[in-house]
Amino acid sequence: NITSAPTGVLFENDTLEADIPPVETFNGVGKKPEQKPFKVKLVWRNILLFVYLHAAALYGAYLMVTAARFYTGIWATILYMCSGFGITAGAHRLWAHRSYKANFPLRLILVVFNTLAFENHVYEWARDHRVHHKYSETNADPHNAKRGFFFSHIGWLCCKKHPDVLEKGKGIDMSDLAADKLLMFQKKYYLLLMPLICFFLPTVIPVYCWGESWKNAWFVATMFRYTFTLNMTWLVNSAAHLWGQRPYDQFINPSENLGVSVGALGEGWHNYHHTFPWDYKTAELGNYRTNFTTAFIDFFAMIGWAYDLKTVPMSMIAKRVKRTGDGSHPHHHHSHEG
Ligand code: ST9
Ligand code: ZN
Ligand code: ZN
Repeated sequence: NITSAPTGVLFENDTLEADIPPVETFNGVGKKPEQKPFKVKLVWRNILLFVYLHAAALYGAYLMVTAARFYTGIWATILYMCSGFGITAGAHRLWAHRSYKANFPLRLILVVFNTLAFENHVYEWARDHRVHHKYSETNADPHNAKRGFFFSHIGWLCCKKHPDVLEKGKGIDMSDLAADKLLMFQKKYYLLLMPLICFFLPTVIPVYCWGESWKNAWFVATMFRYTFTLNMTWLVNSAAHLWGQRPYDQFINPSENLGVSVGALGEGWHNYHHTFPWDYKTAELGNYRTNFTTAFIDFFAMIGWAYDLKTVPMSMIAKRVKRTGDGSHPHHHHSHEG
């Protein structure tokens, strides 16, 4: 049973290749009448924080174009990119999927970048993400896209988790990350490190280094930058689970979405990613412009800090495209079918 390997869960989709059930059976909602009805419990603390965050971010966007120093806009952009890499190259491709290996200096950079992103510590992020892949679009998926755009985007962070998430989540092997001292350090001191790296330093640096006002620094470099990065991430769960082509597997909802890929630093090629989750590129085609994270990892591979990059052989992709794709793959030839 592959689920006994630390990362085995991530290959689940592929073991299902032979008999993919019809899409509807992935949907746990309302499927099991014997289950007691599930009631959504809202978490008002989160709702209020997100309301403030988005209002402050809109104000920050306004200040950025009308009042802030040019440097502050550059600073916010750099922070967005860095925190983005902390999610994409760090929490996602390195730790949740183990699609490549990184030396200690790179892991240190990634854990700092990840803390800057404040999307929960890596251990929690990766646990939810492994559950998301293994039980995609069922009630055990923390951001089950079958519950709609709003739920998969932000709603799932505003209510208690479905009991199936906790139930199925128990079976996820997290021993590899639990054994990682750097990640356990981040987890232990998260409530100290996160406010410092995500909120305090990004606000203080513009004030002391280029004389920005406290107001502009807070609303532009901190509120706008953080909220923008969050929404770019969430679009992978919402938009890229709804809209786009499905050249690798038409029986799942995750899709190839160019717009999301640009905003999410290469993470919008989501039909490919759910089909071949161990590929460090999280995509087959495209280039660095639509996949900054691959450029980031390739750079560190060039200087020897990243290694053992995993990809998928072209022949395997081609077979899969022919068998389960929706026909939109640019290299797909209908004449070969039959
Ligand atoms: C945020 C995360 O934004 C975003 C993640 C997005 C993922 C995207 C993936 C797409 C691919 C990658 C693309 C990247 C693109 C990036 C682009 C960048 C430019 N398994 O959670 P609790 C158990 S965070 C197993 O409190 P509640 C466990 O025992 C934003 N067990 O559940 C746990 O205790 P412990 C900022 C699980 O009470 C216990 O249950 N952060 C699992 O229902 C309680 O867990 C926030 O807003 C599991 N999966 O509360 C905070 N889950 O942890 C938001 C739980 O001690 N979170 N258990 O082991 C919360 O406030 C709460 O989690 C809650 C649910 C209210 C949502
Ligand atoms: Zn997904
Ligand atoms: Zn993934």
